[in-house]
Amino acid sequence: MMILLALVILGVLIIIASVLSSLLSLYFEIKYWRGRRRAGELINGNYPWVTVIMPVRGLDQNIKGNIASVLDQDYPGRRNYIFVLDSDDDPAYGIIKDLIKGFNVDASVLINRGGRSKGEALAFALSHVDGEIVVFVDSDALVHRHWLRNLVSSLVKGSGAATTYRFYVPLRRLSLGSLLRASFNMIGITAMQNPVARFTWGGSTAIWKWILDKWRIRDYLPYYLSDDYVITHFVHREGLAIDFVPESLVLTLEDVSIKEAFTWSVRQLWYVRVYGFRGFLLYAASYTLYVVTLPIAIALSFINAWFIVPGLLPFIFGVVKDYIRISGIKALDRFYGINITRGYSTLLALISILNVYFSWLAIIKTMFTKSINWRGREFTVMDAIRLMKERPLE
Ligand SMILES: Nc1nc2c(ncn2[C@@H]2O[C@H](COP(=O)(O)OP(=O)(O)O)[C@@H](O)[C@H]2O)c(=O)[nH]1
Ligand SMILES: [Mg+2]
Repeated sequence: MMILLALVILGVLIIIASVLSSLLSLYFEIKYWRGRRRAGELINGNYPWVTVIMPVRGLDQNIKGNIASVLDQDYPGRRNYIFVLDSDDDPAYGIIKDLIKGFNVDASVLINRGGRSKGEALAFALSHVDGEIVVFVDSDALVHRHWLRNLVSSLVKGSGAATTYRFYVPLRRLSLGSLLRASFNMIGITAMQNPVARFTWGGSTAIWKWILDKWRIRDYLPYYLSDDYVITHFVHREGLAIDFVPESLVLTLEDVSIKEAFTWSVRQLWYVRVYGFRGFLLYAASYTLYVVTLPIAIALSFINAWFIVPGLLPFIFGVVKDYIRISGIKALDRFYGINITRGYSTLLALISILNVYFSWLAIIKTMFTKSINWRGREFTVMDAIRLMKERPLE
């Protein structure tokens, strides 16, 4: 009897914790979109010289559209582009060469022959930079015409780095896999909204060249599978702020199966596990809380049917939170309003319920994952740790 009572109390406490934490997330979401100041343009219009670096390996589903969007920028200052591949046999090589011809821009395609990772490619490109500001961008990012201008404006106004994040949108057909990945991915936006958790997302970040030089960031990049981790570390060391610029969110137009979405999610979590273990534990704990809430509420509903209500609340709050977030994004620019349809917004918000279980399974799988496959390259935990130990961050 005593044991049963203790279990009921524990169950009630877990449900309360889950309801409160989801309510708090909803509150922060509303507060974020209400309190945000729009990233404005520069007053005096003095835009520095920017070098945009895109590492490329293989063919992204929307590669032509993505690269064209990055080249087609409305940027008032001087800019040049560096594409960096590991081989001129890469199928993307010819595509990039062709695309460049169509735009009147200063762009070069470098080959980091024998390169073994994105980090090595970035380090190689950094030795060819002339601009005052460097902007990194991934080949799966579709951007709008003011993407570059927004990021640079943030730096000129005083931040050390300006970052943004990605939002997944289906390319040809909507599928459960694409929805789950898009929902999973939104946890990154939560991190960006919070200055403590914020990081320089490698898929689209602007940073002062002098910071890269001063801390010799180029020498560290080849030793880490996460450029985000290295650059975030040194911007903090410099004591400068990392600004989050939602107005420059990038869209990734891709279709994936559930299996691909799961493998992708595990790889993302794997980096967190390897390079930010405390964050990984926090993440695991909070998802475990949400995952056990409903089963506990169902068990307690045998005592009193009303228990099911607080058991469902966290999921309802989660759906509302995501809907508010997506609406906030849609309102940022016509680009988002057009590409993110109302039907997709609703489905994506609803899928957050399934995503609780999907994310949790991915977390569990990540705990036991020794190696990942990233664009056809195999990396093991041992490799990652050995490399990191060769060049620890100062
Ligand atoms: N040159 C080069 N680029 C790479 C390599 N691996 C990934 N990339 C590029 O790095 C960027 C990020 O890769 P992606 O697979 O999208 O990583 P994700 O953001 O974790 O999904 C993309 O622009 C890729 O084309 C590599 O080994 N060499
Ligand atoms: Mg990517």
